[in-house]
Amino acid sequence: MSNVVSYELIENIGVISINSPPVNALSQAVREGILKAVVAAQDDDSQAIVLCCEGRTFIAGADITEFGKPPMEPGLPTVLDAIENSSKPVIAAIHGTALGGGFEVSLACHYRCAIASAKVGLPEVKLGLLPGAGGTQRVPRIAGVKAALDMIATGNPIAAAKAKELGLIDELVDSDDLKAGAIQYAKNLLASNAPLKRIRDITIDPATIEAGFFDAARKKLALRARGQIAPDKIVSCIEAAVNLPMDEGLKRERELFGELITSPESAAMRHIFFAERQAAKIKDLPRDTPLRDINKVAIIGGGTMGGGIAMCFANVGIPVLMLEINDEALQRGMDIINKNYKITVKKGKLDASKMQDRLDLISGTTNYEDLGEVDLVIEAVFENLELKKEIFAKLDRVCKQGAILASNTSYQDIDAIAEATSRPQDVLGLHFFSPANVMKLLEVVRGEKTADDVLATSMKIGKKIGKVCALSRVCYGFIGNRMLGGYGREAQMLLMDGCTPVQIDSALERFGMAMGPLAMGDLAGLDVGYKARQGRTDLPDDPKLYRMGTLLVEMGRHGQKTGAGFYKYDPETRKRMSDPEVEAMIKEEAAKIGVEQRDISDEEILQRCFYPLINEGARILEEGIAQRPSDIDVVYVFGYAFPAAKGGPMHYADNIGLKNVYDKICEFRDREGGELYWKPAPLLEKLANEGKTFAQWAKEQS
Ligand code: 3H9
Repeated sequence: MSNVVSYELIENIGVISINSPPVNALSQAVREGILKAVVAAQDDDSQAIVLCCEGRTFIAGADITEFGKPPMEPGLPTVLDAIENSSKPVIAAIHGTALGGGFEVSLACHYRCAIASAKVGLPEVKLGLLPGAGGTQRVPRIAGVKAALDMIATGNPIAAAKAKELGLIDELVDSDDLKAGAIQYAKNLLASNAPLKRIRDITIDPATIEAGFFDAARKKLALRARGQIAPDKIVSCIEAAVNLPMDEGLKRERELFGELITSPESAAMRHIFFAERQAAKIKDLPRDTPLRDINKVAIIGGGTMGGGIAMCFANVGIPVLMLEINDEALQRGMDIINKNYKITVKKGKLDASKMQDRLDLISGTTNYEDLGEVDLVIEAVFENLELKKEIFAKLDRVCKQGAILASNTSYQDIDAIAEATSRPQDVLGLHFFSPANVMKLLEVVRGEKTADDVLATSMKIGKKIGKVCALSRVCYGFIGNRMLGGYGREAQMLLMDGCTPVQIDSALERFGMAMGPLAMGDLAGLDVGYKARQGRTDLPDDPKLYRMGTLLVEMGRHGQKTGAGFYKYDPETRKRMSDPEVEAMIKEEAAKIGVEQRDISDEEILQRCFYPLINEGARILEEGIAQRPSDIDVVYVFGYAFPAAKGGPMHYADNIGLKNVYDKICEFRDREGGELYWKPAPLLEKLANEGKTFAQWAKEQS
């Protein structure tokens, strides 16, 4: 048939098999192969057709690499029409994940069977899209409008059993051999004269939909959409499934899909999809680098961070030994873990028996001698280099040869820590983000002497515990926190220049940040930055610099934990409220140091906060701290809640144009106190002059 789709007649059943690794995406060749097979099956001796896949999964969706390129025939709708209009029943046989266009192919089939471990879903929203091949029209017709909206707007896949409950799957096949099970199911359908079930023939009675349902859905999604435009259009499509005949609904869906596929939001989210997978690859490491076995992990420090890290491993079935200085501290750590799991159970995201299984995997000790058998140790004590060196020297003494010794430090020098051991090749940084059991990012920090297999194993284990890994070389703050410096600084400078905290945070939140920088400071605790600044000797003697952050801490306003910081907080609900006292104080302080306040636009707020990030990102690239600009984007999207719909700071900069960014930085340099804060990075200057993007530069480097 073709080299990616084959067709064979097994007794009276025509079997179409797709074999297009890695995930059987619907490339042009796959679409053409399916179409030809369905057409051929109409005229042979088959009485029913089974559509199945080889390899690890059923079709995982449209081929995303084809997006943005000229369309190639046959389009997916043509293939789906051929399936749906087949004169013989077509049965999809699902294993792995039937996602996006892949699930839509199965929905055009007359029946769907699946093995129990299979999942189905429409994740297009995560790419800034909506299902463009009938998903928004067919799912509500079977599963109902509410379930459809939930599935399509979240993009989260559901398990086969749940899909069966919703009617999206007709039969669960027990057999280990899905193909044989599906053929048997097809024969059973023939034997019972089962009709050619076409989902398009179902109509939804609009009277069954509560008045105001779609308006309420739009409002709710707008709140969590963070700069995304797809969710609103998804609601429109589902509304069309209720109010319009199938063909008109499909037409509406195609129109809106067409608008999204050319949108910068979708381009940014597709960029992040590939960036995430690219970040997992270390340029100078062969793919077949051997891995070390990680069967047992130890965590040094049972604080919030250590506890969260322990949960990450227990969640995937890896036993964890947590070490604390005394029984009391250990108990406190265990209690935090217990409490966190209980919250997850209460939210309905984990059942109680699983919680106990996970807790059973976490044990405690106060004795370093107990760490002799662990394969990986992650130190998560407070930020003090001498203490960390001491701990690593102890680990060197007690841990078996070949154990990986990692530090969760945010700032300290991994090479100095490695030198405290006799095995620096086994040492690296594994920098988790708080709360560690929730945040997706893991910065894997490569020391000067870190061995290849230590890195490869760490990337692998990171993926296993559900993290998105990005590699960083050693520098102060690594990729993420190093870049953050200028962002926080400018947010505070803007206060002095005439903004209110609300104005700054709202501008950044409208852009799509989960939380503005000042509200974030209040959440993390203003005393944290204050203490860090006390220890620094490199800060210029500028009365404007961090003035408000410093004064607020000295007034006892440390942020949310003291009920007040840049904002005041409702003691019950923790709702943030602007504080006229702080606003008046900002004005007074500006006057005291002779800063003339002015009106500042949202545009300037974004530029002042983000351009230092981008500029520092350029330096990080030049110095080889990050492997590629897209890795920096991954760090910011998964570690700092930068909106995926903007693609991360480097992609965002490419979209603005590096010349525009560079010119603005020069303007700020000339207006805002010279090169102290606004010195353009040489790489940014070079690319701006050459009219290039970071993405083009990265291509030239690879
Ligand atoms: C869509 O379907 C639109 C339709 O509604 C309408 C059309 C008209 N295309 O993630 P992994 C690559 S939109 C191309 O590491 P896993 C991936 O880049 C699509 N390539 O594996 C990677 O390449 P490399 C809706 C794809 O086992 C390799 O496969 N579908 C695609 O951890 C392995 O990927 C989705 O959004 C693709 N669709 O997870 C599903 N998918 O090795 C997207 C993957 O060179 N995919 N690749 O780095 C996934 O969620 C995961 O890949 C999956 C496997 C769960 C399937």
